[in-house]
Amino acid sequence: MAKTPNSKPARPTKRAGATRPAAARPAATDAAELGAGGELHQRGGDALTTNHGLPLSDNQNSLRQGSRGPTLLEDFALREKIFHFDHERIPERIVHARGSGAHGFFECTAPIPGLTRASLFQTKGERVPVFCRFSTVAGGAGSVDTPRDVRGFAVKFYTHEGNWDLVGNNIPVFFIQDALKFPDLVHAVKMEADRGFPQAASAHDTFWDFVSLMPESTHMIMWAMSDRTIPRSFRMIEGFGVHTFRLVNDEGVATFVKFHWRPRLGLQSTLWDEAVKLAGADPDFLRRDLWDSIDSGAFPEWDLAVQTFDQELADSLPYDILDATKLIPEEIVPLHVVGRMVLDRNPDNFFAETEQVAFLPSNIVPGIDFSNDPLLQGRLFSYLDTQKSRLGTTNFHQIPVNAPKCPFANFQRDGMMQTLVPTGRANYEPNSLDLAGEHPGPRPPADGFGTYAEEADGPKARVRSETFADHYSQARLFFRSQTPVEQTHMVSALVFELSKVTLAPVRNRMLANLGNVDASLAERVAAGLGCPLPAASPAASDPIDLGLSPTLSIVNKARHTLTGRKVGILFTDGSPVAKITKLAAAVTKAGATPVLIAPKLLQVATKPTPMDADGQLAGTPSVTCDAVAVVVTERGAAALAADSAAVQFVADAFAHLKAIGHTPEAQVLLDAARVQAGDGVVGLGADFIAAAARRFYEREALVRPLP
Ligand code: HDE
Repeated sequence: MAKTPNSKPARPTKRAGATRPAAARPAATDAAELGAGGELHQRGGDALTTNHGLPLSDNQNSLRQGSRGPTLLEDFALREKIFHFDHERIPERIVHARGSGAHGFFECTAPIPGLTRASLFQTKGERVPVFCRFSTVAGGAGSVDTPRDVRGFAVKFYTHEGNWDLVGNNIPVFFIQDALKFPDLVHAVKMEADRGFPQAASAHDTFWDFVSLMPESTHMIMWAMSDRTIPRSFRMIEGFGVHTFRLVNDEGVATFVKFHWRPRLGLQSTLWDEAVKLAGADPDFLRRDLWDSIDSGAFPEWDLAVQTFDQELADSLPYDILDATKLIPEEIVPLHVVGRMVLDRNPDNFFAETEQVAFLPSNIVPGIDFSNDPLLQGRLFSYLDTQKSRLGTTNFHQIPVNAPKCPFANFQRDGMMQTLVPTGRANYEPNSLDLAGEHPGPRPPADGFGTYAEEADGPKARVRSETFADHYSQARLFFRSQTPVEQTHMVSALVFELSKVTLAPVRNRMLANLGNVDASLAERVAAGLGCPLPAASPAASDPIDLGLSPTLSIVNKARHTLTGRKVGILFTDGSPVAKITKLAAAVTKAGATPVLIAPKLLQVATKPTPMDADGQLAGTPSVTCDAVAVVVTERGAAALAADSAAVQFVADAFAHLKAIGHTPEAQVLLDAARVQAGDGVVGLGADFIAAAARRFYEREALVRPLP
C-alpha cells in the first residue's frame, strides 16, 4: 500500500521544538538569578512524541482500515491530539481579557528604608524580576487594541519575600466606590445582555444608563472621555495603583502611599479619529508595538514613584483618601521616584505566560499593607476567586509565571494539577516530628508578614461614609486642569458617546450631571448633540473648586521627542534613493524607527537603483506612524495624487496633527490631500526631525469643526 506524504524525520531547530529550560535562557536580568521558582518545562527533544513520551513516526495520517477506509478508534495518537486541542481554551478574564505581557526587572534607585521594610526598596541598584501585563477592560480576548477604554497596568514583582502584585490602571481613579457595584458596572459596559453587542465600546445605552445613575462615576468619566483612554502605545501610558496603600517600616510605623508609574518615553495619546482608523489598520497595534520594541532592544521603561502622606495630611483634605474615585494632586503631595522598571524580554509563550498570569491584589510583601478602601477590600477577595475559575485549580500558583522565585513552603497539599512532590510525613503544624529526627516542615518566621494593627470600631452596617459624598469637585478639577484642546477632545468624546445612546432620558440625565462639573462643558455637549440643556442635577454634596492640577494634562507635560516613535517615509517609482536613506538615517539617529512605505512592497523603481519597502501603502496607512515624510519626484507625486490610499495617507497625517516633511516636488500630492502650509509642514532635513517630535494641536481648528 502506497504511503501518503509522511512526516520527515525530526530536524533539530533553533528552539528544538520545546520551551527552553530556565537554565538555558539568556539572563535578561540579574534578577533572573533568584531562581527558577519551580518552573515546569516540556522536556524538549528532537523527536515528536505523544504527551506520554511515545515517539511517533507519522504526524500526517490517521490510522485507517485501507487507504480509503474508516478511521480506527484505536488511533490513540489522533485521539490524544484532538482531545488536547478541543480543550485548548480556558475562560477568558471577565474583565481585562485582552492584554499583552512582558518580562523585565524592577530596580530600586532611591531606597526608602525609613518608610518601609519591603525588601525591594532597601538597596540602591538591587533588582527583582517582574512580569507586567497591559490590557483593555471591556472587550473580549479577540477584540481590538485601540477602543476608548481604560488600560490595565498590572505588575508582578518576584521579590525575595514573595510576590507583590501591583494591579493598577492607567487612570488614578475608578468608576465606583464600593466593590458591591463592580458586577453592575461591568455588566453595563460590556455587550448588552440581549443582543450581544457592542463589543469593546462604552458608547451604548446600558453603560450610560448605569453611570448616569451613579454620580460617583463622574470623575472617572472625565478621564475616560479624555485622550488617556486612547493611548499611542503601552510604552507611553502612566500607571496607578489607584487605592491608598500603606508602607510599614521596621518599627511598625505606617505611612499612607499611592503608587505611580511614569513612562520614560513620555505620556502620549492618539486622536479619536486615529484610534478608530487604527482599529482597522492594525487590530493588534498596541500589542505589536510592545512586542516589536522589546524585540528590537528598545526596552520600555517606567519610573515608579510614591506619594506618601500621614493621617494628619489625610484629615486635612476635603475628600477621603479611602475613596477610589479621588486622587491626590501631585501639586499637593509630590511624587518621589523610588525605582525603575524595564521590560526587556518578550514572553516565550503567550498562553503559558500572558494568558495564565494570575494577578492578586492580595499578593503583598512585608512592609506594604492595605487600607480600608472598600473597593480594594472587595478586590482582595475577587482575584483569588477568579483564578480558580480561569485556571481550574487552587494550584494555579505553581504555574511558572505565577510561582514565587523565592523559596515557598507550607502545609497546603494536593488538589488538582498538583505538580510539587512534598516529601516526608509532616503535613500539619504544629508537629514534633523533629523529635523523631524527621524534618518538621516550615515554621512561621518571627519577621514574617503581619497586618498593620489599625483600630476599627463602629456598628456593623451597610453604609457609605459621608466623606464619600462629593462626586463632582474632582471631576471639575480634572476638566478645568486640561488645556483647551484637551477639553475640546473631551467634549467631542462625550458628544460621540451620547450620540450612540438611544434612550433620551439617559442622555438628559447625563447632561444634567455634567452641569455639576462645569457649565461650559454641559453646554458644549448639549450643543454638539443638538438637544436642550437640562438643569444641573441635585448633588449629594455641592461641588467645590479645588484649584487646578496642570500635571493632569497630557499636553502640558508632553515631551517633544522622537525616541521610540515611528516615521513613515512614503516614496514611489523615481524617488531618489539618496534622499530616502539620508532621511532614514536621521530618523534612526533621533531614536525613532523609519518605516519605508511605497505602493508596492518590493523592487520599487527608485533611482538609481530599486528599493524594497517595509510596508505596502494601502496596508500601512499614516495612522501607524507618528510623523510622515513624502520623498517623491514631480512624476511620482502626480501618480500618487491619483491614488486614494496616498491621498488619504497625507490627509490623515495632516488631520492627525502630525509633522509632514516633503520634497518640493510633492506639492501636487499635498494639494490633493488639502494640506495647508503652516507649522509642521516642512521640507526634509533638520526642520523635519524637530517637527516630527511633536503634534501640532494648533492645527486642529483647520481640520475639525470644534464643538
Ligand atoms: Fe480588577 N479584576 N476588579 N480592577 N483588574 C480583574 O481578575 C475586580 C479594579 C484590574 O492583567 C479580574 O484575573 C473587582 C480596579 C486589572 O490579568 C477580576 C473590582 C482596578 C486587571 C477583577 C475591580 C482593577 C483586573 C478579572 C472592584 C485598578 C487585569 C480577571 C472591587 C486599580 C489583570 C482577573 C491582568 C482583573 C475584579 C476593580 C485593575 C474579576 C471585583 C479599581 C489591571 O478578579
